[in-house]
Parts: sequence; structure tokens; C-alpha cells
Amino acid sequence: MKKLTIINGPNLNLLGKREPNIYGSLSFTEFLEEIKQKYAHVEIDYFQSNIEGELIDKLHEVGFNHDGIILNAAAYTHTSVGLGDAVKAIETPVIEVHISNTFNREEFRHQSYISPNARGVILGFGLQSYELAIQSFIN
Ligand code: CA2
Repeated sequence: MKKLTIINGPNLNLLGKREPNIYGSLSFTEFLEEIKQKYAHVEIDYFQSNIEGELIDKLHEVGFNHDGIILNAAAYTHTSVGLGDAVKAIETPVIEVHISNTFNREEFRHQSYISPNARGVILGFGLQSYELAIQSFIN
């Protein structure tokens, strides 16, 4: 069984509660239940934190024993050298995902410290961005 981990960064625990025009109205836990049922043959772990160091610790923890990591570092994408270094340091391939198309938003969202060391980047497809990343790991 393939083992994947989804890691979500700051404020993504608010999904479905605020700003539905940008991020949709489904909570991540609701989405995760759907996706776990659909991909029952895949082990899909989930971790969310609002704390940069906890996200780095989680990358270290799963980055040598999982088949893939799906990372939405949220705002830290655009600021965190530490998260970028962690993605570079681990062995498990990382796919960077974003719900929104960060390139049609503010200029500061065009910069990513994750992308240079990610296997790929999927953005702008809403929560489907995560599903596309799962499919890329299992196909
Ligand atoms: O589009 C994405 O997935 C982002 O990673 C989301 C981040 C943003 O800083 C990135 O530029 C793009 C923000 C996540 C905040 O999520 C919220 C969800 C509901 C209500 C408020 C914030």
C-alpha cells in the first residue's frame, strides 16, 4: 500500500468557514473523508499546523519513509527558507499544491521557496489540486 501524507500550513484549518469565494465552502476534514473513501487502496495521512517549526518537524518525520508528500505550506510558501530547506533535505518527493492560482493574486504570492525542490506544482484547481497530486503519485 502506498503511503502519502498531506501537510497543510497556516490558516488552512479555517477552510470552509471563511473566504468561500477564494477557498470554497468544504472543510478540509470533509474533503479528506471523501478522498480517503475514493482512494481506499492508498494510506493517506494528514497533518495541519499553524506553526512553521512543526511543519518542518513533520517533513523530517515522514520524509524518509513515505512514498509521497503533498504540501500546501500556505503563506509560509512565500516566506520560509526553512521549509524550502527541509523539502530539499528529505528523500520523499514533495508535490506543492495550492487551492488558488497564486499567480493571478498579489505579487508576493508569486514567490515560492518550495517550488525549486518540489517534484511538481499543482495550483488553481480548488481542493481538486490535492486529488491531482494524489493521482500523480499512484499512476
Ligand atoms: O491557495 C492556496 O492554497 C494558498 O496556499 C492558501 C494560503 C495563501 O497564503 C497562499 O498564498 C495560497 C492561505 C490559506 C488561508 O486559508 C484560509 C482558508 C479559509 C479562510 C481564510 C484563510
